[in-house]
Amino acid sequence: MRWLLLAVMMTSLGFQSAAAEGREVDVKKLVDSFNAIEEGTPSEPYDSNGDGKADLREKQDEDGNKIMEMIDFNHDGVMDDFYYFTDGIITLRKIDSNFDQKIDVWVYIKEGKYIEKYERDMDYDGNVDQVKVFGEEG
Ligand SMILES: [Ca+2]
Ligand SMILES: [Ca+2]
Ligand SMILES: [Ca+2]
Repeated sequence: MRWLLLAVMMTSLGFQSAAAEGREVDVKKLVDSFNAIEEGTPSEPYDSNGDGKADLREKQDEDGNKIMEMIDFNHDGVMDDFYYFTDGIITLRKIDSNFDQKIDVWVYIKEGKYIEKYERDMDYDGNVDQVKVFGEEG
């Protein structure tokens, strides 16, 4: 009984510190992966409406897997819709909905199709004002 209690205590302590460290590592990892995506080699830009401005770009990792797709939705020459992929599955979409070159919508996507959470910067000051988390159903 004593051993069990000790084991449980150690385990829960271990979990606590692991969780605390895990959060820091995860944030760093996230930032690193975003940096890697930003620095990734862009493939040939694609000009869908033939106005000489690329409106679709893809970035791939060294294995040729798509990690990011960018779209210039309003054809002003500036990308405003960003799709991030993990293992070929979309996980995050970032949108500059008012075309001021600052992201104001973040959509977190689960299993490539379910919206898990979205965040919105309603007044376009760079700070998130609205967070909506969706339930697990269905
Ligand atoms: Ca644009
Ligand atoms: Ca914006
Ligand atoms: Ca805001």
